[in-house]
Amino acid sequence: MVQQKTILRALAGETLPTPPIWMMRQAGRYLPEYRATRAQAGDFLSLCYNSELAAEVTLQPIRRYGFDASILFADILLLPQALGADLWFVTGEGPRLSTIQSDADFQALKPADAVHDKLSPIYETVKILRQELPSETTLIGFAGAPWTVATYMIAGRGTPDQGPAHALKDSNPELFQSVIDLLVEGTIQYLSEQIKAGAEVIKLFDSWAGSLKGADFDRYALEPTKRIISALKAMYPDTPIIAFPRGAGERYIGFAEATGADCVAFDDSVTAEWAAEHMQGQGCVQGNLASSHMVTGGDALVSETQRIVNALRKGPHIFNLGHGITPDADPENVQLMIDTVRSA
Ligand code: 1CP
Repeated sequence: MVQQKTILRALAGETLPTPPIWMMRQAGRYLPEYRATRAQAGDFLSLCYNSELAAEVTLQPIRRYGFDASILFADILLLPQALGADLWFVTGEGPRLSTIQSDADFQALKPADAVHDKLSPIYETVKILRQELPSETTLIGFAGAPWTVATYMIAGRGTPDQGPAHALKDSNPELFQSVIDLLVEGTIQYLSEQIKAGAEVIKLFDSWAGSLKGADFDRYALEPTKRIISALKAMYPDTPIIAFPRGAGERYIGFAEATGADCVAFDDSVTAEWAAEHMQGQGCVQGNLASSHMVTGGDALVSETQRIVNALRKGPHIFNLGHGITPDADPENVQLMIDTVRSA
């Protein structure tokens, strides 16, 4: 069958006249309809586990803007919760989890196959979405990459420098590696279930990859990503995978080839021109627009959007932000970005 969905064409390596578009955190607090549905669900986690309402918030930005892809509404921290970690969200502050400080804390976790039962509402959300999405819209499933998820499981919260995870990695490398191995296995099973339920593309979010340097980057960002991708490709060779080692800098070079990713998403600490020169030769690239433009808008948003589209015009490209859209963004700026990409 000839592939019509623009996201899948770009991921297969095709250079399109207009890049397809979606946006990290496109379903989220900047949208009044999201805030209303979250209130209806009660709280954020109840929303994630309510398949009907999670599908509804996934569809909201598609209805409003006609993005070329939708991303399953869930969170990277549902996986550690399924593995037995306590998880709750503090309003205005963010996630809190039980911590991992000792072998006993690790032993108390569940085996990787716990993801099947506990996360079944998420697979149900995927099934609903495949029925309800417009035929041209691609459905992206996702998980956090092991290093990033481990930083939350070890510290019990988001940390500016991932200090507690670095400390455990350096003081008890065996225990740290056990956490990574459990997450690799759990993530493979979790993402397999998403693909079985109908996810057409997978994205791995390694939001804190940038704090790993040298051999640590290879061992804890590159290697786990490669293990997950090769296991998924062995089962589902036709499902494209996007890797996002945020903050990787020079280490973006060669990341696609080394891990088997079909596309590498990149943040705004490198330029689109740099990505065209050093990354795009290996496959599709995605990202780069600073999410602050979604707050400030205006001529700067337009010219920066045009610059990114022009810089990446000669190869496969999916337009996206360098990181998630923030709650203070103006929904009208999102429309301005889309109009600019589509008329560039
Ligand atoms: O109050 C609310 O409504 C919660 C805000 C929120 C949302 C909308 C959280 C809490 N998670 C999500 C959804 C989400 N998270 C999605 C699906 C929606 C979409 O993209 O449209 C995805 C893909 C994620 C991924 C995610 N969660 C990441 C990786 C991407 C990134 O932003 O770096 C991370 C690090 C998380 C953890 C998390 N969940 C929520 C917050 C506020 C955080 C970050 C915590 C921190 O600051 O460290």
